[in-house]
Amino acid sequence: MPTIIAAIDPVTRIEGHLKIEVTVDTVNGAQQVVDAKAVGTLFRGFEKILEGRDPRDAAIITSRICGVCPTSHAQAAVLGLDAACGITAPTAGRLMRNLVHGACFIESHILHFYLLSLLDYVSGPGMAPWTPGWNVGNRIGKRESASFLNHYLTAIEKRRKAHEMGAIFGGRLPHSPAYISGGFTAIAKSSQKNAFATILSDLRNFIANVYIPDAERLASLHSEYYSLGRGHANLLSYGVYRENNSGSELLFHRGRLLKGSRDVLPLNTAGISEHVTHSWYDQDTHNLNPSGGDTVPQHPKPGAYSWLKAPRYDNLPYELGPLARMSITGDYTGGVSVMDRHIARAHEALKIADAMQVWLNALPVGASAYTHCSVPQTGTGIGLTEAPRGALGHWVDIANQKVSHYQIITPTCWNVSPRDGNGVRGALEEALIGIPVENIDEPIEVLRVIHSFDPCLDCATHVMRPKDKTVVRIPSTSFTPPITLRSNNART
Ligand code: NFE
Repeated sequence: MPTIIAAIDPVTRIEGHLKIEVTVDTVNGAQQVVDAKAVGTLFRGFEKILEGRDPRDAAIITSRICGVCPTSHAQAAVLGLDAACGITAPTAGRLMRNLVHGACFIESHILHFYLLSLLDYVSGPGMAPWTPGWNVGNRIGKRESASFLNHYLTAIEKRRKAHEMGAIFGGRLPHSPAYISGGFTAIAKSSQKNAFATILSDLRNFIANVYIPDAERLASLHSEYYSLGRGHANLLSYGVYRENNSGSELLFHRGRLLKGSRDVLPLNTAGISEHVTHSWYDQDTHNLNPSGGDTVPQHPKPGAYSWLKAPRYDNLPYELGPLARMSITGDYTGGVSVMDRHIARAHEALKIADAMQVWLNALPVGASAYTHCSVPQTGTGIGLTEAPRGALGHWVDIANQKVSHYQIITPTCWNVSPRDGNGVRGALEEALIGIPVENIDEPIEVLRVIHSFDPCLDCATHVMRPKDKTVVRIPSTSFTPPITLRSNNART
């Protein structure tokens, strides 16, 4: 059997444009992935757009990075500016930030399980837009498939409801304009609290009685995926959902877990740097902490293969997301695998829904949600939060009341990063190693690993043309067939 290099390009049922290239070889008589490359093919710009603008624009502009985690970017942006101003949001502001952010998490997790992942395991209804699809096997019978697909349709409605719920205080979702430095624009009314509570209760019901049972049933039917897709198994979380106004208490804790250990290690942003050896960025920007980071594209570049940088903590790769948050907070004690990611995500949705009920009860009616802040002449702030896919950070510098420097590191940038300066693969790349591939023309096993990370490439690439107007060639991969194969020998 020849070594085969297969590219899934573009990977579908994710946000943004991602190409995954795997090398498949025969090991102990069976085909498996022996190498992998994750290629962020999207080229776009946000950080440079912010330079020279009013820092208060950052929440509005960065929330446009993505439609599934806009509140996370808004939250990171306002936390960064709060820090630069030296203020914190009052209780009502903190609680409404949490509530709208929570609505977005619930929407995103339901979206991920039903619309983005389920069809890796369950055959679609055999009609457009679900055809053509890959063969997912017949482990799940017709009746059970019908039940999953029924819930798939219900999930579409639940997603809409989650957005409607967030819009009650947020004004709209996605892209709520209500996140401002100092707090939140809304003043809660009791009628709004009642409307929010009605939807929240419906969604909590769906999560507890449909989503979690479906995720657990799927996991039991494909339990081999509890031992597949482990990867580096280092987990990291910035922590999220303030339980007090200072932010010293968080629903999900800040910290790190190293492979196989249960000892939560501290996290200091000084330990973060971005490698660019295999990314299409100027090598002079290699290994910089985001507080002094830069975004200088260079394409082509020898050895580079992705528009994503490679964030590292103390030069080590980490996996981010619900499994990291739930493990670091002590709510999840399973392992690190494809199915552990799905199960942790489902249970995280329930934990968030329950916390939202507590925040809603505590939300004072008629109270101001805003602490006034004038943009300082100069300042620096770091906004650390979590997005549905993991730890999200915004680093802002202010000079003459304008943004002088802005850097964003998104969770997908960590999870889907290319190799770093030491040649170490990113989290997803490593998780693909050893994955068995039965049919190289339809490597569904590879897709299952990719989707378990819930990648969002829209979030992960933030660049623009440099000031010198150098034309940057963008690799045209978006319209190639979904699977391309090449082998080092003729296939027989
Ligand atoms: Ni576009 Fe995002 C989340 C952020 S992913 S979804 O969650 O930040 O990197």
